[in-house]
Amino acid sequence: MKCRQCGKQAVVALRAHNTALCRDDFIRYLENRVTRTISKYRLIQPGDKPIVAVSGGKDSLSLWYMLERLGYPSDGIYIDLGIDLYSATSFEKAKQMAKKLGRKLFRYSLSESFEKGVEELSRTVRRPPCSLCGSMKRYLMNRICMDHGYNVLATGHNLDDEASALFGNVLYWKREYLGKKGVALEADEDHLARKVKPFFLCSEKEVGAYAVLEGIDYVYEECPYSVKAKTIMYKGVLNRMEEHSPGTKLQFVKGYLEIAWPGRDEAKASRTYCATCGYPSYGEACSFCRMTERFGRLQPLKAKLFDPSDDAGDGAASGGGA
Ligand code: Q46
Ligand code: ZN
Repeated sequence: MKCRQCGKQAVVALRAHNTALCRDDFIRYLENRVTRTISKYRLIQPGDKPIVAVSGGKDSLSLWYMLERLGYPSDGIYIDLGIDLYSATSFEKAKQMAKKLGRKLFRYSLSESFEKGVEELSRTVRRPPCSLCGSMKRYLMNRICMDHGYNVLATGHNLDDEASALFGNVLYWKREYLGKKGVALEADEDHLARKVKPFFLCSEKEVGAYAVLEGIDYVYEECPYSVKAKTIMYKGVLNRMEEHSPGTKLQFVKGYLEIAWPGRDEAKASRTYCATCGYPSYGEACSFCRMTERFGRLQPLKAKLFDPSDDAGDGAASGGGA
């Protein structure tokens, strides 16, 4: 198989794009696509201060690394879920990348803040671990952005993540989530960072190939709770469709952006603010404040800072009260 650009040996075949490419041309090809996504949807603009939500997996570490290469230098946020070896290894990988890029990494630990990891906390509030985790991560990441002066939060969600989430939302017609699945969610200067997904149109396979070809050292294991997620089942269904008709996922997601995505501003009209922390909520108190009250350990929200330029490493950086 020859590279369609230069005729050298191809290392990646992209059936959805009907092409095959060598290492260098593939990297250029994927980076160009991400650059176009960033510029078309104005994900990161001059003067922005972006930060990447880093989990230690291939998507978020590749995104952090690629943004640096494309001229969008960013710091990182890592939320430690307190899942034994998985969390410890993930944080190590995130720290390694922070060192490689020379960028700051904020770490917020559930166990250090509440003396319990995600599983025990989820039992306390009788919610499935992923539901609690998603809700806490959303709040914490946004809060750390705001507390430390970042206005753009970039996540490593890829085409497969988006297609499977969209599939589930359409299947059960969850209209309230449909508008929130776009490539960018608009900011509210004082309370919400702009949430952006530069890998929105890049498949899991493409991002995985990029990580391997660029020598990015990421955690291979998935979060142990991910096996229970319904999206895994949807990904399986979509992969079978993709196998049969390459390009199906891309068409599905692109069609959503063009036809059904209401744009960034839809949620603004109905937004209310939490009486405890002042951040957006759907009731008098936001779900983070309601949950932390039940954990019984209300305290100032603190993220530790790992700064590779500082020899001491783990200095503390604190935000406001929760
Ligand atoms: S990290 Fe959290 Fe995922 Fe693990 S507990 Fe579930 S939601 S699976 S992205
Ligand atoms: Zn609150």
